[in-house]
Amino acid sequence: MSYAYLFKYIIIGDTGVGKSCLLLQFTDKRFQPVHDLTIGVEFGARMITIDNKAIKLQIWDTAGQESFRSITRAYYRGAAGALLVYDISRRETFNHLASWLEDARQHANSNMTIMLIGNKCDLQHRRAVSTEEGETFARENGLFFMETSAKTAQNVEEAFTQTAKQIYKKIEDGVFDVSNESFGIKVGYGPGSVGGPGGRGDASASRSSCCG
Ligand SMILES: Nc1nc2c(ncn2[C@@H]2O[C@H](COP(=O)(O)OP(=O)(O)OP(=O)(O)O)[C@@H](O)[C@H]2O)c(=O)[nH]1
Ligand SMILES: [Mg+2]
Repeated sequence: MSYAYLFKYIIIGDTGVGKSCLLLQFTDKRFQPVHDLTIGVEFGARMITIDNKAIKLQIWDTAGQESFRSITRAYYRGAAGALLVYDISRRETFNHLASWLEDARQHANSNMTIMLIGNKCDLQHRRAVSTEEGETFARENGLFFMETSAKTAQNVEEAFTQTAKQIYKKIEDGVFDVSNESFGIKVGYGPGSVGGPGGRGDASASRSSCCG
């Protein structure tokens, strides 16, 4: 399927916060109740529409476990957007946000759009981090913010599309040199694209796995 733009995303945050579940809910509209520990990096893709244009999101879901940290750092580089995820029912995953941000600032391009996500908002009875705390952290660090549930699908669609809208806005404002793919943005070809005729063969949704 042709697209106007391709945006590369990375999903980061502590192990068990629900990164893979957010991706699965977004690409397959399913919830995985068992923790399937990500080894290295997994990959997913989906098309969305912004401003009547087809945008392909190519999403790298990283492993949160400390031992994979050096592998996942390699994926920051070419990302236009990041979902930085914590678990609202586990305080320590919120406390570690500063260290994730430090990694992002060090290894990503400075124009990367970061969406802070307080996931598992269906677990209200076990909430350990208030919505206000999430909002404050986001404001102080120049991030966008949303609470989601990969289980009920609440705000999952919005988290991915709002991030894309911000990236799209930056393109319109001339922030990116879109011919330079190191910003994590690629101009498409074919009908519906901004890059002229040709067309690319792409499945509208796909997932696969890779390590390293
Ligand atoms: N109640 C609830 N559970 C969730 C939600 N999202 C994920 N989980 C559960 O949390 C556990 C971990 O989810 P994963 O998506 O595998 O976590 P991860 O962040 O990918 O973990 P790593 O791959 O180790 O970094 C699983 O048992 C999920 O079922 C949510 O929104 N609500
Ligand atoms: Mg995972």
